[in-house]
Amino acid sequence: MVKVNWMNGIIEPKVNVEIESGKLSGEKVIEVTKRLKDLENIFSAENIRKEMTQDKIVYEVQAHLPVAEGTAAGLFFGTTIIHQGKVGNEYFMTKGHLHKKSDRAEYYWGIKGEGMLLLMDRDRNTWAEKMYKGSLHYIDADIAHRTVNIGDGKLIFGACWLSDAGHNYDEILMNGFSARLIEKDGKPNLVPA
Ligand code: M6P
Ligand code: ZN
Repeated sequence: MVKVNWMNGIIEPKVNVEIESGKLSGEKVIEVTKRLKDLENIFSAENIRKEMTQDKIVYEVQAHLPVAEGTAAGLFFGTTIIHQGKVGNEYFMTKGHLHKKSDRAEYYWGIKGEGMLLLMDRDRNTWAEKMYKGSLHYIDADIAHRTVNIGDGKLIFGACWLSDAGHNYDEILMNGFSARLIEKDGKPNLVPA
């Protein structure tokens, strides 16, 4: 409920973000849950994914969408929680995407847990940036981005992107990233896909 005190023009904010967890509450907050059944052909071991409990949650996204998707020069603000787990020896991760408008950048920042931000340029060079509580990531325009939970608990990170950036999932679904984060001897290794 928005409380308006018209006597002095001071109002309560319409939405809140819990700093410790990134949890959003209030107006115009949407929630999306991605389960193993929603992530066909994302992980290298598709045969193993198919055999796992399909309802298992891989990640959850909350986003504050104050304007309609596609609005020029508006901003969106989101929190993503990637659960701990693996498909075979590949860590749980997001689908990954480019932006429909290829000149749109994005900020990510670490809130909790241990992760990697997988980045790939147009020449298919892939590298991984460490994510942890307090890490800040400027994702340049035209760089494909995917986040990976390499820790032993949840990975939580925040994001802020332009409301007309859009998501282009097709290229990643078709060609993937050129490298994957695979656990070997208990450690994450970036290996060619
Ligand atoms: C971040 C933002 C969102 C994105 C989400 C999950 O919160 O970049 O735009 O939707 O991560 O990533 P994906 O869409 O690749 O599954
Ligand atoms: Zn993005």
